Amino acid sequence: MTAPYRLHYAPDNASLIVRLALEEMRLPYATTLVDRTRAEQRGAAYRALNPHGLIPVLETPQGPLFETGAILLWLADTHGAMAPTRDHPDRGGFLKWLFFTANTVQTELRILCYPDQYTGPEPAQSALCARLETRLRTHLGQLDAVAAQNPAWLDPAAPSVLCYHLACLMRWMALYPRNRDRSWYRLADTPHLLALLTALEQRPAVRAAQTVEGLGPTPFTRPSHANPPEGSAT
Ligand SMILES: N[C@@H](CCC(=O)N[C@@H](CS)C(=O)NCC(=O)O)C(=O)O
Repeated sequence: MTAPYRLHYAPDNASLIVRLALEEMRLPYATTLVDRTRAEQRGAAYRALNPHGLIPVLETPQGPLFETGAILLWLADTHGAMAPTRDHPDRGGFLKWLFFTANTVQTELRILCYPDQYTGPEPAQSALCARLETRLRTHLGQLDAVAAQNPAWLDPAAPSVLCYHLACLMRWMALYPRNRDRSWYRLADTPHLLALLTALEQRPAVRAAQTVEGLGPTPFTRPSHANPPEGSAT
């Protein structure tokens, strides 16, 4: 059977979140490596799929989709999996935290990783990063308080797309940017999220992604930089 989906990915990039959702839903998909060492994401061929030149893109029967949050929600709604359905009483709560994660947490983490794209040279970049680190700590505290209430959409036994989105962002907070002290990020300070990430690491979907993207044995709770069989994370 021809896979209905093609994921344009680079190892340990935002495409990982989409891969985890595809694996968890057991959907067949093909992949195309985006070679970051050659900045392929900025080339004309890739920009024809995503004019913003950002990874990931998921090719679907409805055309190429970009923006990780949109792809996750589209997959969940299309396949009736990994999210409360539209008429479910949990839908609103799930959506607001999914969008908070995609719009605010992911965006601020991205700025922390690429401060030069958002402000002038030093000392402006360090000042911006310090502010972002404080904000991200606050966001994680808020998300931990949500997890403490045990919403069904943060249950690692039946993970939602939000579980994986959050787990990957926390992985990258622990690892990036390489040139800064990352001691601001302390997983132990968010015990409910720690429990979520620990349980997710046992999922077959995570094991599959670990192998093909070289994520190491504890990709969320004690992450190490990816050692992928093909491609480069940066
Ligand atoms: N808002 C986008 C952000 C995607 C993004 O920042 N992707 C990174 C990889 S994790 C990227 O493409 N970086 C390469 C670049 O900026 O040139 C999304 O959610 O898909």
